[in-house]
Amino acid sequence: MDSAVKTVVTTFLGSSRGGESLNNQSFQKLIQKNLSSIMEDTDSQSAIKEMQQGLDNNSDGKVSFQEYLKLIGYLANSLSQKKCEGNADSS
Ligand SMILES: [Ca+2]
Repeated sequence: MDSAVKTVVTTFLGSSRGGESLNNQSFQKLIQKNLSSIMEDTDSQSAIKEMQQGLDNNSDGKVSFQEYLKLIGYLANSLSQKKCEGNADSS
């Protein structure tokens, strides 16, 4: 669990090159490189852009660490729901 949290942080910092936020390109790379197995439409540039706009709370065109955490929370949430559904199916 602690390594998972570290990964969340280092993945962001690696993609932003130590900066405070991700631009379009680095956000797209982060998604495609790290999240394609648990997200749909990661090969669609327009879907990623739409997602980025949805996360962009302060509308500065970039994804801050806080905004990125929103995405992680959303993914964790949808993953846990899928797990629950999966368990219901197998029982
Ligand atoms: Ca923003």
